[in-house]
Amino acid sequence: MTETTLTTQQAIELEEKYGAHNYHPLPVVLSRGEGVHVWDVEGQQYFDFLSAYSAVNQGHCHPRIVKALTEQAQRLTLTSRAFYNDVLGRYEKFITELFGYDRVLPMNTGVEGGETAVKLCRKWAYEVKGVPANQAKIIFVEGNFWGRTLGAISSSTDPSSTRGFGPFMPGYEIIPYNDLEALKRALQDPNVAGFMVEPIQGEAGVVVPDIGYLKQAYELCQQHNVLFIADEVQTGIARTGKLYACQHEDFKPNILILGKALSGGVFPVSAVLASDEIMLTIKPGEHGSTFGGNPLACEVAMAALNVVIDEQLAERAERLGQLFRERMQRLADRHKLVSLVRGKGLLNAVVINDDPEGDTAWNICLKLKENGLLAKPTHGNVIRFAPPLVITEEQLHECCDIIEKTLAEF
Ligand code: IF1
Repeated sequence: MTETTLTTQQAIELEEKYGAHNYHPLPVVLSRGEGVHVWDVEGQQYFDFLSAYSAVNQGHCHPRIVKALTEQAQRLTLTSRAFYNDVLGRYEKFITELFGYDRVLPMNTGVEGGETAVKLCRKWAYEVKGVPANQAKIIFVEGNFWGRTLGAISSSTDPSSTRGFGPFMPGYEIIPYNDLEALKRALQDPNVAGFMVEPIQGEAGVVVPDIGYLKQAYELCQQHNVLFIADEVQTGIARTGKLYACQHEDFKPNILILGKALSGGVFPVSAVLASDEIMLTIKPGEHGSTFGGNPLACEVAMAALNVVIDEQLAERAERLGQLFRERMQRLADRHKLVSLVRGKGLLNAVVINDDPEGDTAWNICLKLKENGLLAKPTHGNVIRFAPPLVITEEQLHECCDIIEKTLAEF
């Protein structure tokens, strides 16, 4: 069965038979994407309200990003870092100036960005802060999600991420999210090297902390000579209405981790940004990756970032996000099914009035699919709504109408 015209059922059966069962997808088989729309193998069109977990902020198959990919792909895709190439340096200059950092360490996936940040933080603790060897501690918050490696799940408080994968990484401490007193207590330990946190917790269900929490946490870290590490893999790249979410509170994290939409969903590209003092603690041969900083990834990332700038995607996300939450709040006021609406920019979620183990949210998403909109529950009763940032106001209203119509059926 090598021809591409699979039916939905055939495609699902192939994955059922030959693939690992590490996901439980919605029963839809996509074959094309363009802008805010995706189409399934039967030609049915949908609004994509997941955006591949905020990796296609620029819209599916953005022509400018695809052009950068296809042109570079015919020139040079990968040299490894054993040699220089004529793209990486230009990309490093571009991204460090755009985000306001001295240096960037290029990786591929978001979790590799997180692992790199943890290693940088520890190295800095030993070589600059003077923490005794192997005593560095990093503080994480409950409900965090930064990937699936053993280093990442070692900080997880979610049994579905950790069960059956122990033993775990030492040197981690976990405190409640959005709790400055807990952070103050944890920072009393002189061996603390860093505090790693998402500005908004994506997987936890788009959990938005109190205004000022991030800035005050950052200031507490500076007072204790501890690095504030922002995991902006999901909240970055204009998703929450700023180039990256910490900008809402006017501070610059000591280490900034980017991924997902850094490539517009066209190629795995992640990046860790930091100062000379932090970044230069890693010497040649002490960290790296076969594909990290490859010319193809760099050209794609520069195109993806230029789209964000030229199409003013952060401003769009800010404006359209407010509009979306207003409409959803009006819905919540009318429907006891919707208990809460929360988010920032175009990273929003609706909390369904059902126990987290219930399947109402799932059933709503199945019905949304029938009505032409794709979304997926995160953590049981929370439905995340995150369309590509290129969505128009008219399309957003059309999607709110679909959501309203669908909820009215429950
Ligand atoms: C899955 C959601 C999960 C992330 C943040 C780092 C990473 C992610 C804030 C790692 C990745 C993805 C992973 C994917 C589903 C999705 C996700 F929150 F976006 F919905 F799982 F929590 N930091 N998030 O959100 O980036 O290595 O995946 O490139 O694993 O199921 P990655």
